[in-house]
Amino acid sequence: MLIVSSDNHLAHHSLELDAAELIPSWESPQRASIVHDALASGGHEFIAPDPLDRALVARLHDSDYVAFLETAWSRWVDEGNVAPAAMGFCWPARRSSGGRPDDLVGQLGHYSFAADCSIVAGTWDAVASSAAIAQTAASKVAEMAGRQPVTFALCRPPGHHASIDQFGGYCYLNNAAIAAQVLRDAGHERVAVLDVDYHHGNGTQDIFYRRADVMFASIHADPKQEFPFFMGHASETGEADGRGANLNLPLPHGTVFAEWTVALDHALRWIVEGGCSALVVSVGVDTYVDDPISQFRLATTDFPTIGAAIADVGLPTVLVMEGGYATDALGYNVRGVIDGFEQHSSGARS
Ligand code: SP5
Ligand code: ZN
Repeated sequence: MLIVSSDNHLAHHSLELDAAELIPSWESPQRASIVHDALASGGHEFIAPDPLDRALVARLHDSDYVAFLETAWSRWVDEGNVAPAAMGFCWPARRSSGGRPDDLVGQLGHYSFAADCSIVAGTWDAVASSAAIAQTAASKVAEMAGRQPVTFALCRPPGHHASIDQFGGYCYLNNAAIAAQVLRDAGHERVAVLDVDYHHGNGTQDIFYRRADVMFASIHADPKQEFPFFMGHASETGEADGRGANLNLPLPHGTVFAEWTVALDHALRWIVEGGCSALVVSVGVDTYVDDPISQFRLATTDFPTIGAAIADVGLPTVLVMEGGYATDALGYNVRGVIDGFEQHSSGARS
């Protein structure tokens, strides 16, 4: 498989608030290296990303938000802060009148939705590189000839929680949304984003909620029990032109693969019936039983089955890395999805 990756993320090591304590984020730099190393011996081709297309990003994210992400760290330093991470602590509340404050810490609240995420010196370079990886992976799929084009975007930081104008959930720019937009611009009239990360892809849902040309399906922990808590309910089905183009399949804590895969079949059927000609998958492997922050019970041996089921849809596919925090098993689990996809794709459908 063609894999797009880069080391430009290495200086992004965020802090997160965990049970009233600031800890090094579960979303660590070593995650991407672990995945890279697990794939290095698999006969794959690795390429570096093209430069990020800023105009493309501006069609999905608010331009003021992107400018904020790019400049927040230097503003933080210029204001004399010595703390190693810039993060918000005050967010707009119900019945607040809204609007963007002038103050930097006020703006950190305005442009974020959670305290699991912060901005450090290396954040913007990592974020821009991660988005460029998704962009490149999608443009390669659009260019590829052959039966079932597929690429893997080894993105870090992840992207599916990043909304039009808010970061959170370890995500800043929405890599999967960028990949979907590249496929749209390459001539695919209807694109699907399938999100199999343990957490709801609230950012991807937000970006495409009023659009019919990108369908979004997410299988995730019930927001009544789990982050991001305020989005991801089954009742959210899209608005305006996007009515009916959003499918949320929340599942309870403790879900095992036999239950999870029923939701996967449902989502894949919905995508096929929706007439999509290309697919982006938000590949989170934090559904794994021993994930330190998650409560599903999938096994390492389940991930190849997931890859094969996704390949079976037969669409050009961009696989985009999202979550997965059990570092001991992360490499095996991601490799499982990729091997399962490739084996199915080259076997049953040749
Ligand atoms: C991309 C992605 O998977 N983002 C997930 C963001 C989740 N952030 C909140 C994590 C809260 C973890 N608290 C559990 C404490 C276990 N000791
Ligand atoms: Zn996740």
